[in-house]
Amino acid sequence: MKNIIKAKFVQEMCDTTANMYRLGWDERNGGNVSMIIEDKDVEKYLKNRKVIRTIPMGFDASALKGKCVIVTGTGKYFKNVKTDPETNLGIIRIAANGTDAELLWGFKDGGKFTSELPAHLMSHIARLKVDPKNRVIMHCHPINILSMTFVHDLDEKAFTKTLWRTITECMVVFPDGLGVLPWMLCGTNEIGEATAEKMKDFRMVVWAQHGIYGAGRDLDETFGLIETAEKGAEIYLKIKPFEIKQEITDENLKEIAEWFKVAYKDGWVD
Ligand code: 2HA
Ligand code: ZN
Repeated sequence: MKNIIKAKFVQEMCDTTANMYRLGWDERNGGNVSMIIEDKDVEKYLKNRKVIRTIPMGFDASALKGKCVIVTGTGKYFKNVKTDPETNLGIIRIAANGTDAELLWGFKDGGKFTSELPAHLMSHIARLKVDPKNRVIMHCHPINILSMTFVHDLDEKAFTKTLWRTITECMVVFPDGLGVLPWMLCGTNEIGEATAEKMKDFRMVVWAQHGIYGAGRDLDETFGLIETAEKGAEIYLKIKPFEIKQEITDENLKEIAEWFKVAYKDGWVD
């Protein structure tokens, strides 16, 4: 049997969480990542996929029945994932009843999945309807995006356009923009449902005074989305105190979209 620690999906989770920590997006136990993995890939490492424990989730994820998900653990620190993936990560399979998670690997110390599992699985369900290739949901606390939610209007069109105007890349990378939620209590089914609702229209959802959610086909793509929005927010905060002499205009945004063949949100560029 192959060593699962060497599996691409485990190694990528280790590298991604290490990078997120290094960038200051995930202090202490902040942040969580989940990625749907193919049953045949799990089978290569876990013969017969024996269930270690069954853990109730407290919400219905029937749409993901039978799917395997590698996910970070509750209370676990991103800085430690790389050195001990088997304690800090777990592979769960959504049980036939849709409300239990079957632990197939990991959470070695008796731990369990992130407290934000409702937002993750509900977002997976929403994104899969838009893009059947979506695999990753990523949540973190990037400093500049978070800071921006204190000083910028939370209207999602205004928030997105401010970011689009900071660097050319923003329009290229997220022409679909960002959804924005007001501050809400985290870890609840309610914030999960609100996030998933936004995920019908956006691959990124900002949680005011908390952080951001991103969705994508793989870890690199999802990381890159958040990284680009965070860079835009950093520039916004750096230039905010000064008089703006020139900027990326709506005309320029249109030029970018045409040249890079991306479709921005309907009616968001005048
Ligand atoms: O799990 O980031 O939103 C730690 C968090 C909660
Ligand atoms: Zn958080």
